[in-house]
Amino acid sequence: MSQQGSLGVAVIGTGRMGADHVRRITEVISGAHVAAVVDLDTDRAKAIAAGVEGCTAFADPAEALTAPGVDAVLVASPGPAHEAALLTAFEHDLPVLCEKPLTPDSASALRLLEAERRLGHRRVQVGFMRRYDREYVKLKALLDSGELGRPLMLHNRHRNADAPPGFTDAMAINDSVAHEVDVTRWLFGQEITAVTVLRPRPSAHAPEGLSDPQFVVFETDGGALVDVEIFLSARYGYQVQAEAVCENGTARIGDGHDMLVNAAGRWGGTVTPSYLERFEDAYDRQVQAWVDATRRGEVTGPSTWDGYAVAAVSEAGVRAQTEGGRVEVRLVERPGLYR
Ligand code: ISE
Repeated sequence: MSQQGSLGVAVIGTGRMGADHVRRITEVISGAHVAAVVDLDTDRAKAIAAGVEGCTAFADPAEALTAPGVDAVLVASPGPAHEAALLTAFEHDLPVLCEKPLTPDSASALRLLEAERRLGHRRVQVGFMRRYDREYVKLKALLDSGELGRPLMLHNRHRNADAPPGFTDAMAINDSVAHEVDVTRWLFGQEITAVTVLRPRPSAHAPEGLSDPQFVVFETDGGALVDVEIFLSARYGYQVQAEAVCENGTARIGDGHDMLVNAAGRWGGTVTPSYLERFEDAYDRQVQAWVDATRRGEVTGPSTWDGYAVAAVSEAGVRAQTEGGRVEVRLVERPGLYR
C-alpha cells in the first residue's frame, strides 16, 4: 500500500459507473486513491486520469494490474468483460470490487467461482449496492429479528425514468431485475428456485426492442413468492420499493418519504432522476466498506457465490422470457468457502 497506507485502486471501465466510482474514491471516501484507470477508449481514460493526481491511464487491464502502486481493482467495465478482468486480478491475488452483474451467464460465473476456490480464499466483493442502502439494511435487520415472523412474500417495484439506448429484454433481467434477485436471496436468506415472466401490452413509451414493463415472479426454496415490476421507461423518475409480507406484519421501504411538502393545494415529495442519486449513499457505503475490509485484509459483502446465484436465476429469467412459462433454477452445491 502506497501514499501512507492508502489503498491504490485501478478502476477498470470509465463509463457512467466507473467515472462515478473514480469521483467517489477521490472525493468522498477515505483510505484509498485511484492509482490507475483503464478503458479501451483511451481518450476517455486519459481525460479522467488527468483530473486525478498520480493516476495513470491504461488501455489494457493486465498492464494496469501490474503497474506500481496498484493494490486493488474496481471492475466497472461491461459485464461480458468481467471474467477476463477478474481472472487477471486472481493471477496477482488482488482484491476486487466487481460491479454487478458478476458475469452475464452462469457458466462464466461458475468458472470464476472455481478460479477463486483454487486461490483458496475469497477475493471478490460483488457490487450489489442495495445491501448497503440504509432502508434495505433496516428491512433486513427487522426480518432477521424474527419480530414479523416468517416472510411469505416480497413485492418489488423497480422503475427507471428511461432505458438506455439499445436496452433489451434480456438486459431488463440481467442488469435491472438482477438487483431484486440479490435482495430477495439476501433479505430472506433463501435461494430462488423458479422464475416466471409475464408481460402486459407494452407502454407506448417502451423503446424499440424492449417489452416494457414486465412482471417477474420468483419462487424460493423457503416457500416464499416474490414479484418484481420492472418498468424501465416509467418517465417520471427512478423509484425502487419493496414490501415484505410476513406472518405477523408487513414492512415497506422506498417510499421516499424523507420530506413531504404541502403547498399550492397539493402534498408530496420529489423522485430521484436515476439510480446514481437514489443509491448515492449506498454506493458510498459499499465502496467504503470494501476499502476498509481490504485494508484489514478481509473480504466482506456479496460474494462470488452470490454473483453466480444471481447469474443462474437471471439466465432462467431470460429463458422464461423467450420460452414462456415457469423455468426452474438449478444451482451447483454451495462450496465451503462461501458458507
Ligand atoms: C442499472 O445497471 C442499475 O444497476 C440500476 O440500479 C438499475 O435500476 C437499472 O435498471 C440498470 O440498468
